[in-house]
Amino acid sequence: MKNNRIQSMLVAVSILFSINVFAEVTVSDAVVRVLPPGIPNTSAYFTIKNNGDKDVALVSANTDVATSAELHAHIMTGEMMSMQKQDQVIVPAGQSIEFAPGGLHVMIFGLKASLKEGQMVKINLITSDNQSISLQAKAVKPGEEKQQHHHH
Ligand SMILES: [Cu+2]
Repeated sequence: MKNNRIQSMLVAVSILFSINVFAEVTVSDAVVRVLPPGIPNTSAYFTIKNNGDKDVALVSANTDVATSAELHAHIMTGEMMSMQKQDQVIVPAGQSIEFAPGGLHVMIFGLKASLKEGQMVKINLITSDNQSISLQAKAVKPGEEKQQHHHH
């Protein structure tokens, strides 16, 4: 009787686990910029890979360290570079895309406290089917994102 109960508990736990883990998508080299104290906003960069056979659409982001977060892209309008909120960012099946300085980024608004170098910041990416992809971004100084991104 007791064994049965443990066994069914284990089954329940493993079902829960498989629902919660979004294994098709992996995030690597996640960093967030440390800006001088007093600047309320910052941005995060990473490489996101879709190992599955279906496109994944990211529709929003959030983090506990700030009031809000948005998916952004840098857009050239004539000579002017500006940022634009993205309603969705597609990670095509079997491919990876880079969130990198000058391109896609997660814009973080209203930091509750200044970030410290080396601090890990948890960011959640939300997909169109309401899955949450959690990543840990390391806080780095501007200009140090690149070294984090490329391993040659
Ligand atoms: Cu932005």
